[in-house]
Amino acid sequence: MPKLVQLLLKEDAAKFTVASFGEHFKTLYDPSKDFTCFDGSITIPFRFVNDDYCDCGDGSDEPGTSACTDCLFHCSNVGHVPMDIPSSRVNDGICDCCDTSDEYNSTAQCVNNCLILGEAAREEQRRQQEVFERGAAIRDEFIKEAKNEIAECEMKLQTLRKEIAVLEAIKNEKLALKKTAEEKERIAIEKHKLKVDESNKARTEEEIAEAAKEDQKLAEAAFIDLDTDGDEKIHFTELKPHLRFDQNKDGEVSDDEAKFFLHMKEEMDLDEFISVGWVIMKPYYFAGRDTSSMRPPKLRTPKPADIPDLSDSDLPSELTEPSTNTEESGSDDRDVDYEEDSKVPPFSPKPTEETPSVPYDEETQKLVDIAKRAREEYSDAESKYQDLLTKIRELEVTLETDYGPEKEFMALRNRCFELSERQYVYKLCPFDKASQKSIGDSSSEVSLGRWGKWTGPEDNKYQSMKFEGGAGCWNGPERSVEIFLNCADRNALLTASEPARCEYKFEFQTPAMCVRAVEKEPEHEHTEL
Ligand code: MAN
Repeated sequence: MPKLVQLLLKEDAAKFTVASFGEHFKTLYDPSKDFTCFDGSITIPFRFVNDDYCDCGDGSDEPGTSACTDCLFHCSNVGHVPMDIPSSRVNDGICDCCDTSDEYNSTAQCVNNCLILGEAAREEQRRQQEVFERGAAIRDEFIKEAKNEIAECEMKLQTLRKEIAVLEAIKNEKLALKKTAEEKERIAIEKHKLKVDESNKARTEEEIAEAAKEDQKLAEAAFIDLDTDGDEKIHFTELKPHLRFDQNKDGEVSDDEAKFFLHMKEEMDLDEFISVGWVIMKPYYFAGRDTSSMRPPKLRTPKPADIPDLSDSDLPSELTEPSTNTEESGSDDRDVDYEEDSKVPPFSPKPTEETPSVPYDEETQKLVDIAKRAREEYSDAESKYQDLLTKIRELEVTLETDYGPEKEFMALRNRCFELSERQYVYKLCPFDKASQKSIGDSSSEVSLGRWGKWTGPEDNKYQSMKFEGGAGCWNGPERSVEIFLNCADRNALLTASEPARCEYKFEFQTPAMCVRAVEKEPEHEHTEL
């Protein structure tokens, strides 16, 4: 409180309620006497009063100037509301106080209109009181409703907790059944897969054996072709006429070039040729030829007529040269397949249904079906359990939320309030979320935050609340809103502003704020009405 007013109030409090403060003020300043500061510290000649120099520590020598900082003039304004004005406004020719007391020593023609103003003020006060009364009555209802709702939530929670215990047991039982069924299914599918693998492998082996046979037939045919004297041996001289064996391409097949295909021996019989000679010779023998057309006819015993005519004369000259690119299609290809097969990782069936490449036998199919049903039943039990868990969590959150000392703010939950302000529609859903969207663009909703906490001062915590963690502001903080609450006889979002970028401020009125005086700390107000 300003120094001068404080002093006056202390010393003459009784008088102020009956007499005009201004009149009383005049008696304290007697120009025929020296002036003693109100705090008694010093006495000065009266000419020092209002000389625009501050002599008294309490500022009492300068009520009509602004020389002493922090000094106020008090108008009692009987009939209306008392008022404190800076002492610099006393006797400045402007009527500040409705009781005219501030212009006690000036030429200003002030009129005392405190009664008229006071009447209007009292009318407004009565109106506010009515709003308050209606609000307080609604608040009482809110409190009652909240009590019922909380009791209901608690009961529901108890029931659901019992139900969830049952659902959990069912879920665990279904899980155990699923595990057992899936293990049986896994073993059955593995067995099935092994069977399929084995039969594939057997088929592969058959094919390899078949190819080896084919190759042997080719060797036999070539042997007969090259054994020109028919002595059942290939002599190296029998190879020399065949230019396809000319490895250094000098136009003739040398002895060594010919012997090379006979393991550097002079001659070779059929068995040795099949197992050793043919392997080396085959690419040279078929050099440049379309090997598919060279597959021998189905020979049992190779006869000259059965053997494809593979003499040099039939081969185009460019094909008589050995070519390493030319591959024989039979066993080589199959070798590759076989190797690739062996690289396939060991089979491990997944617990989910898969379409088998070979249909399951009846027993396996039965186990697969049982496991499928077990999975479905478990998933059904699990989702029922999760649904119930969500409901329980919602009830727990409701019961944990601070809805005010008498749960009076609970009436605001599950409700939303909107306000159009400039180009935006602001929405507030207490205890849930706040948002902003551009008018005419309903898809542009931007989150201003989710319910956070009460932020009022210690003695009035429920005066404001904060919503936090909204959409990130470009190059700035996450959006947030602070909501200031006032008493009224209906809920409404009154104002929305953005005092700092992405930090919003709402004003919200609600009957929940209309706390009756008996529930409130008495307020120390200086009124003289
Ligand atoms: C949008 C609105 C404004 C905010 C800016 C920040 O336009 O959310 O309220 O100030 O983004 O970039």
